[in-house]
Amino acid sequence: MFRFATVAAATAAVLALSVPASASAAVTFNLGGASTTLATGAALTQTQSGVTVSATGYTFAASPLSFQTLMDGADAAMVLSTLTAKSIRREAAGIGVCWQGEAPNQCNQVDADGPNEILRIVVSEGVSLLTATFDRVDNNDTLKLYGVTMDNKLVHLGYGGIFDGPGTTMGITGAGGGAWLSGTGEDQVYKVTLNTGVYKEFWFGNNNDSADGYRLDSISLAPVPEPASWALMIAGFGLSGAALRRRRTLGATAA
Ligand SMILES: [Ca+2]
Ligand SMILES: [Ca+2]
Ligand SMILES: [Ca+2]
Ligand SMILES: [Ca+2]
Repeated sequence: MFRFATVAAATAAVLALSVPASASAAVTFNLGGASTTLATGAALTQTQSGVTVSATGYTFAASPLSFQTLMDGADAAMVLSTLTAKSIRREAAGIGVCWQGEAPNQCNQVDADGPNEILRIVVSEGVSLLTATFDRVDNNDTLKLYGVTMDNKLVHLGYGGIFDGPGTTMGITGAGGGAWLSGTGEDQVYKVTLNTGVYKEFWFGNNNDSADGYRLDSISLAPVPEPASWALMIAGFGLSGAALRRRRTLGATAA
């Protein structure tokens, strides 16, 4: 009895050590703030609950469709090397990509009028993107989303989805629809449920060739236990199982 209690306590201790506190808690980042245009290539960084996100802006010359066809499944660093670094523009209602000479009303948005823009969000660990909230949206705007896997592959998550209320999938696997939160006309706030797989970067783009863009207002992320933690947990189960087996064998010999 004493031995069993000791093994159980040891197992509980291993479990407590190996499951990060953040495993089930969503972490929300509000990206808007005091108006500013960052220097070219500079990152807008925020840390919450031990998770850091960094936003940077880029453009590319190809059409959104060519970009998707050429780049889906490619090495993310290779794709990144083909992009041109631009600026992040932050306003109270969110962030967009800005380049020199871009019209002020597009400088604060992720759009595809002129060079196509990418808003790249780098996360300090692997996460699921649970929800994203967008500002300056109406129902003919489009979202294009890529993820970067833990082994550095750029994966296309959705193409051509429009912001259009409950039931809209945004063309993204796992997306659970969205909702209009506030605003009127072309200046509405829209929240979409994404529940993506686990990625360490998310690249937000636009599928339109017109001025229809959006600001990224906030994102909610769910960190996942790291492989090392799972390995420790499994090792803990294995050790306590082996200890129980050894005791059962000893008990049988004694009888
Ligand atoms: Ca822009
Ligand atoms: Ca533009
Ligand atoms: Ca818009
Ligand atoms: Ca529009």
